[in-house]
Amino acid sequence: MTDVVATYYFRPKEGVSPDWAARAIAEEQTTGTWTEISTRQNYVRYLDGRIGDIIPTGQGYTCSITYPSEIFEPGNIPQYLSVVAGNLFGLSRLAAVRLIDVEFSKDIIPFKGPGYGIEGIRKLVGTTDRPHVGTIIKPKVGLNPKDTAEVAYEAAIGGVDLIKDDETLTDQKFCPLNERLPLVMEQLDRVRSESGRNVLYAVNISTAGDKIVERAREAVRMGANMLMIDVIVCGFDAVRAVAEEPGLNLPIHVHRTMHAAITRNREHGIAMRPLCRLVRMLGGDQLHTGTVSGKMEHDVTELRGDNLALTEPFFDLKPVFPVASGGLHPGGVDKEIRLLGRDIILQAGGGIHGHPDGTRAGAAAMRQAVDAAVAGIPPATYAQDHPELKRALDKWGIA
Ligand code: CAP
Ligand code: MG
Repeated sequence: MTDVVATYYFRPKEGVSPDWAARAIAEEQTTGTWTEISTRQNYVRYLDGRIGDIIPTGQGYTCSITYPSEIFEPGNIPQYLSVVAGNLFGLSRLAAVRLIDVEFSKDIIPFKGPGYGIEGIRKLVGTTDRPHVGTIIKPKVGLNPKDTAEVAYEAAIGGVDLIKDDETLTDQKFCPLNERLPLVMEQLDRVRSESGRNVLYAVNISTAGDKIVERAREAVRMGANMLMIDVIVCGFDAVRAVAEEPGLNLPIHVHRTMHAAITRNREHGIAMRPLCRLVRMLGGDQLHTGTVSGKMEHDVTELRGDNLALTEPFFDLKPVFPVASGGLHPGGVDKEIRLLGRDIILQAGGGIHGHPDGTRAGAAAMRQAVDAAVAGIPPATYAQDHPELKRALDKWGIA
């Protein structure tokens, strides 16, 4: 395949035909504009977008537009986005338009993709096929480095596989990165010597574009074993810059704060699917895609498709670990695994630190919920001889 195929949903305003609307998108994004232009010489026309079948869908239509790969500058992600997801969203004769999916061709993927992927991360943690359990240190902000590390220890010894910073914690005065990171790693070393388990800490290195690679290097110097990047606020290319930086070689946890401003409207914007494909191309090893039962708005069908985009064969790029997070608690685990499978990271902030007996018990309850689901035992039955899970179910119920 040497063309890039983007699929759009659109709803034209009254009096505008679907054919006109599809043509308007194809023209705006390739060689045309709102009117005929004398400069559109014949030799540029090989770059025209080609319009596929226009299919009535919901209140509007879907249609694919095929872009010749020569229109893309290989490796330039901002430019890719300007083509497949640029001016079209603002066209005034369209009431709504949404990029649903995009298939990039091999010749414009000069990236290595995930360095670790699902298999590599499982190897680091020492698992074969059970879901991983993660936690976000809460409160989001305010804890000092020592207390942050203490919470990390409690969660890790309780059984989580992954600890991460929250999106608003980076390098503020109350918890400087160069104090927090060594202290957390020290506690995780303690967990390794006490339990033999290797726990990952995704330290949030999200920052300005000209500083993120240096921050990643600093984190590596301080002993980090995973890095976290918030892909929408930092920009997609931040993931690539860190993934490609020689000598870093750490797995990258990709968070997506602000994504819902783009993805949530079912008629307008960009669906999560194209973002999944981009993160995989650019080298993210695990990516938030949502839950089937948590606090965030979700659509199970879209979510399953998004996770598939992260894990199905895609040239030679490794599969990315999907992360289910947001309002998750032990009572939601069974449903997540039934609907999303075992190649998943189940993350709980409030659902661990809000346990009536504290963080360690909360982590244990999450792990027990996972063990129950993997063994095919209903959570309420498993809870009968697992007190931490019992206390969690009493508080939050079963989703
Ligand atoms: C979850 C979380 C994550 C969300 C992001 C939060 O905390 O830390 O940022 O999961 O949403 O701040 O809400 P809780 P998504 O477990 O306490 O809810 O994963 O959908 O991008
Ligand atoms: Mg968060």
